Formats: sequence, structure tokens, C-alpha cells
Amino acid sequence: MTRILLMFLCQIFALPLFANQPTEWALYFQEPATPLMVRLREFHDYLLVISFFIAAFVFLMMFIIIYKFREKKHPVPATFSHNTPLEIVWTTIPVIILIFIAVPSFKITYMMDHIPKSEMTVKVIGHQWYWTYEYPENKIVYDSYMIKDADLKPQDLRLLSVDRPLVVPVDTVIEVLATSTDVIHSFAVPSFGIKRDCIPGKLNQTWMKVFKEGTYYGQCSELCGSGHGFMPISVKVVSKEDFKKWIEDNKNKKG
Ligand SMILES: [Cu+2]
Repeated sequence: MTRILLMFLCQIFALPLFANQPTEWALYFQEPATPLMVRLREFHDYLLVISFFIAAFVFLMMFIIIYKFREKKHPVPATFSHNTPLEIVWTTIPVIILIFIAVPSFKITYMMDHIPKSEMTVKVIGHQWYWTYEYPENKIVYDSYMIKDADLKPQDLRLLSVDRPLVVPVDTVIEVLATSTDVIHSFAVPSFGIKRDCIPGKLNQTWMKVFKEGTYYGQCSELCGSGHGFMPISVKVVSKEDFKKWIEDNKNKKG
């Protein structure tokens, strides 16, 4: 019990420290780093409030009915089966609630699908079991492998750190093209609110605009074989100047 309480406290206080990666006992989302994820989190909270009130109302009604119409107090059951005004009410109110859910939901779906004018493109290619990152405008291609347990350095995260992360600039609209060469993988970074299937022979699109520098972690999110848990995604978000420098250093370098 003490251990659970301690872990819970650690979770609360450690949240700002470990914002961009999974944490033990986490119950909520990772800190958002893109406008899309901010919206997704707000929508989640909004839905949670609506669901709470619906659940509270249903439970309240149920308990009232169980109490009020119990056999002892109400030995002869009612025999009517229709009540038109009541049926109109219990159809209209849910419809109105659904409209309040559907409108913001469609807005976010559109935001996810509609890529703003992109400033650069990265292509992510899933393999069994590693990622290849490609910058078509600068002819940079390289593979990204997970760091094995035996090679971990103190600052590395087990099952999340990679030898070469995906490097992208901050505050830039980046178009992400996702595909695969073998089976279906999925490129997912929780802090960015993106998850796109990488399907062999197909090119899927998504986008991101990260507003905070740092390293963000994700994992392949489509079961792709025995190495599925060992192909993490690590995205290093750097300033625009640092990114230019990185491009210059890596241009035309193969591997
Ligand atoms: Cu996978």
C-alpha cells in the first residue's frame, strides 16, 4: 500500500520532469507538444465531463427506481407501456448531446486530415524491426535502431532510446509520409497526437508542428512481429538554426 501511494506521489511530482515519455502509473496523456494534441486533450476532457454527468444521471435514476419501486412498497407493478411525451424527451436530449459531441469531433478530424501548407517533408518507413527516416528535400536517409539493454548509457531510456533519432525543427509545419517495406507498422508519438499506419505499397500522410524543443518518444503501434516492442520512435526537436546545421552536417551522407 505504501509503495502504491509513493508511486502515485512520484507520478504527480515527476510529471513535469518526464513530460514526453511514458511514466509508471500514468493515468493521463503526456504533455502536448503540438496544437493538434492540445485540441485532442481538450476534447478528451470535454467528453469526460459529458460522460460523467450522463453516468451520474443514469445511476441516480437507477437508484431512485430501485428504492421507490421495490416490491415491499410497490407490490402491484404498473401495466402501461407507452408515454409519448417522455419518449420525445429521451430521444431529443441524446440527439442534442450527440450534436455537441459530433461538432468538435469533426473539427478535430478535419484538423488531423487537412495538412496546412508544409515547410518540409519527412518520410518514415517501418521495417521489421526498425525505422528509416528520409528527408527527401535534402537527400538524407538513415536507419534508427533501438539501443539494446547492454549498451544503455545512464541518460538513455530502456526500450525508448535509439541510436539516431528523427531530427526536426521547432515551429515548422512538417508533412509526415508513412509507409512500410514489409508488414503494417504504425508511427505514433503521443505528445504530437499523431498515429499513422505504415502500410506496404501505400503512402499515408499526417503532419506535425511542434512548439517545444526537446526529445519525444513514441512506439510502433501496430503489432508487427516479435520485434514490435523493440522499434521505438525518438524525435529530437531542435531550434531552426540547429536544424540547418544538422542538415549541412548530414547532407548526402548515406547510412
Ligand atoms: Cu510494430
